[in-house]
Formats: sequence, C-alpha cells, structure tokens
Amino acid sequence: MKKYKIAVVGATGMVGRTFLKVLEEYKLPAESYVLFSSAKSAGSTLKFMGEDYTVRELTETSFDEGFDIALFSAGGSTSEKFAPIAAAKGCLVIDNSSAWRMDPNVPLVVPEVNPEKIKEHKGIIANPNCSTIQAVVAIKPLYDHYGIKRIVYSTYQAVSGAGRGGWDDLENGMKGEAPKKFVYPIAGNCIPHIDVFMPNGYTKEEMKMIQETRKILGDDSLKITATTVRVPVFNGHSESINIEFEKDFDIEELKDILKNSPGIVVEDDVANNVYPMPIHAAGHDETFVGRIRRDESVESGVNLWVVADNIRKGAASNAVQIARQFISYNEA
Ligand code: 3JM
Repeated sequence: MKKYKIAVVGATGMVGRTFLKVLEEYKLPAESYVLFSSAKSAGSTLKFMGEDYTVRELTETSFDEGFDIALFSAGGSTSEKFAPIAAAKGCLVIDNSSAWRMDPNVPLVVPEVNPEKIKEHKGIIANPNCSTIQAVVAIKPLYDHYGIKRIVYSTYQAVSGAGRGGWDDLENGMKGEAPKKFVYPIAGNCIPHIDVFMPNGYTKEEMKMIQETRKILGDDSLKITATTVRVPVFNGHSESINIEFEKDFDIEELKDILKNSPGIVVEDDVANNVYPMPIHAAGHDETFVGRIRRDESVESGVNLWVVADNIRKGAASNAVQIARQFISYNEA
C-alpha cells in the first residue's frame, strides 16, 4: 500500500488542532506529516502522534518537496493563494475555506452524500461550510426517497465556528467583558448575523448554505431559504430543517430511512426527553437527528432537528474522511 506525504496548513488554529486529533484517530497510511502555519505561529511546537512537531512557515516553495495530500484550514485568502501552488505540484488539496467551493472545477464533497465526486478532482477538493455538511447528511437520503420541493433552514450556531476569537468572546462575555470578535455580546444573546451581509439582505453564511446544498445534491433549481444565527453555545451547531417533499411519505418509514443512512444517529424519543443537543454531539463525527415530525401545514412535509460537532464533522473530520476515501479509491 502506498504511503502518503501529508501536509496540514493552518495547524495551530482551532480547526487545525482538531485536524491533528482526527488524524491521530483515523490513522491514514502516512509516510510523513508536515505542519504549516503563518509566519506568526511558525516555530511553535505541537504534540502530534506522540511526538513534538515544529510548525513551519507556509511559503511559495513549501510544496516543492512533493506532498500527496494537503489539508488546508488557514482562511480564504491563504487558500486562494496557496491551493493552486500545491495543486500545480501534484498535491491534492482538501480545502476547508469557502474560497473554492463554488468553482465548477472543484468538487464539493461530503463522503456520505457524494463521495464519487472525489474522482473528478483537478487538484482541489472543497470541504463545505460546517452548517451545510450536517444538513446534507440528514437531507440526502430523504431527497433520494421522496424528492424535495423546498427547504427552510434556521440555524443555531456555536461560537467555535468563528474560531478561537469566537470562543473567547463567549468565555469572557460570561464574565462581563466586552466582545472582540462579534459585533455584539454573545453571552446571553442571539446574533442573527454570521459572515457579512450581501446585497439581497441575506448573510454570506446563509447564501453558502443555499448554494452549497444545491451543488452537493446536484439540483440547481432546489428552492431553499435560510436564517443563520450565532447562539451562546461553545461547540456544536443545531439546525431546524423544514422540508417539503415532492411525494407523500410515511413518518415511520422516514425515520427508518434516517436510521439506516450513513453518518446519522437518530435520537428521537420525546416521551423520555431524548433529542439531539450540542452538549451530546461534541466529540462525535455523526450527525444527530431528532424531533422528527410531520409538518401539518403542508401536504407532504417534515421538521427535523439536526445537531453535529461543527469543528469535527463540520470541518476537520469531513476533510479527513475525504482524504481517507481518496486513498481508498487510489487503492481500488
Ligand atoms: C467559516 O478568514 C477566512 O477567510 C475564514 C472565514 C470563514 C469561513 C470561510 O468563508 O471560509 C470563517 C468561518 C467559514 C466557512 O466555512 O465558510
């Protein structure tokens, strides 16, 4: 079996550190790992695979040494500049930023949903937005069985999605300190504003969910609307997803479909107060689905409550799962 030279770009950030944890767990067939960061964090040491790794500064010649796979999570501008450099050197980039997601030459992949798109890569594969990933894991099996007319997303997103600055704003805000990352205090608050506002009045986060869902499901005409909200939760995104189907459905059959689909854990026993919550999803790679009930206001619709660890399945684990699937296609 081939052994892979793997680079982690943005290793010191919140997602980067989770990359390292997930890589330790998934045990890819690696020949070596090299960790990169910006000049600011270069030279620091990270514990990885039981050893001390010195983080190296990412430069234009970093990919000259012949990497096979690079996991990027260093922000959009770093990806814009360095992903093409890495790809030109024959390295597969799996990019966690929004920089390449909507590029028609870049597959946008969630391994439970559209793994075969990995084979079409031209050097870059994009990891979807955290909120999109958990949504499409839950939606895809229902899309296949019943067809979908329209989706309404409402999200309740954790501060970890905004990186360490978001985390610190909640922690310090609970002690009464003013926010640094968010426009308003997040402690004791909900902020209906994630990423920047667009000319149509939506936020960019909302438009990411809409456009990425269409691309991943391969359905450009799917009707979708979204409201994305930052809530005072440290880690784990929650989503209310309302779906209107083309065909009629049986609610027990729908639950069975979700139970038997990859990457999903159904937690739905309201008589015993069982439903998904961020405090339970943290540390897991599955998407948790509950509060499954018919939308009685339309002919054929359902409401779902969908929760996942946004730093793991929403970022690091999904990217490592793409790498693992890429390797297994190579071996086949
Ligand atoms: C989630 O600095 C940056 O460019 C990162 C901005 C960002 C993104 C993004 O647009 O890539 C922060 C948090 C995302 C995302 O996954 O879309």
